[in-house]
Amino acid sequence: MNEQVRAWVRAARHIAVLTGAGMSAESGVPTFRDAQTGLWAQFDPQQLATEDAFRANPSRVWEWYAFRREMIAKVEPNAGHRALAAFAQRHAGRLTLFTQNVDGLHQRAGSPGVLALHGNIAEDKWLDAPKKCCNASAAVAGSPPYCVRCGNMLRPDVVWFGEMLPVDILAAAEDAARECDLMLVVGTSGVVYPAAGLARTAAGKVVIVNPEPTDLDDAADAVLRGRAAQLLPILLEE
Ligand code: BV8
Repeated sequence: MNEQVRAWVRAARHIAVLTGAGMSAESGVPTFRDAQTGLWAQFDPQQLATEDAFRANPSRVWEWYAFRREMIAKVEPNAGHRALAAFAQRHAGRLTLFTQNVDGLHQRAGSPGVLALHGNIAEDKWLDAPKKCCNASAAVAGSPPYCVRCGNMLRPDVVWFGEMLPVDILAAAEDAARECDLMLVVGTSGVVYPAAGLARTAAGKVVIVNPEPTDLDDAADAVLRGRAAQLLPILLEE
């Protein structure tokens, strides 16, 4: 099967790639659904990754993101991240990468023009529309930091459940899905929408790379039961 997919990669004029938490698993970032050990196993995502949860308990949610930021800062992109970056650099304009991951590892691996569907955990933004007094660099240190004049709080610049994805980034990903000859769907359980929906709108062949069954397997032309850092270098090497 790998040979078949390698032939599809060679023949594809435009490749779209959708990645999820499994892409970063071999870098040491726990996935969201890892049984019992996974981040979500300790915390209910609805309790933490929502605006309501943040307003109800800002420091608890802020601390959770601080915990994840520290962990992500200690890890490195893996061979899968690097294979995607190298392919995109060798074949300018032939690969469009959109990710659900907020860890920035694709960007750190050197992938150009990554479409971060769910934002970037390393960035902050104001919870409420900033007023003239809201200056992030002058924010009072705290958990979370806040504006001394109006109390506005900083929050991680990620997309929480119930929040819209960045319109321009989602539109670019939808365009790439509609124009692709091949879509690689790597390391995602395919349960969070609208990201998972991109695999269902792919014009080209859909290839899933995942050691476990996913909610998108029915949409696939090929399913490769393996791990991202093992399979992507094989699928993308010249
Ligand atoms: C919205 C950022 C609307 C924050 C995240 C349609 C149907 C049902 C529900 C909905 C729907 N449309 C909308 C919804 C609601 C909701 C949703 O999808 N809920 C789900 C839970 C049912 N969607 C939303 O709320 C979205 N917003 O719809 O707004 C709207 C409309 C108008 C006006 C206002 C609003 C926003 C969704 C984004 C939420 N933010 N992250 C943060 O990170 O803190 S989601 C977060 O969880 C991740 O970004 C990711 O998307 C998701 C986790 O999924 P995966 O990445 O797939 O990870 P998972 O652990 O599940 O799976 C890992 C996989 O890797 C496994 O399959 C495993 O086998 C595999 N694996 C493991 N090791 C490896 C591997 N694979 C390869 N190699 C390995 N080594």
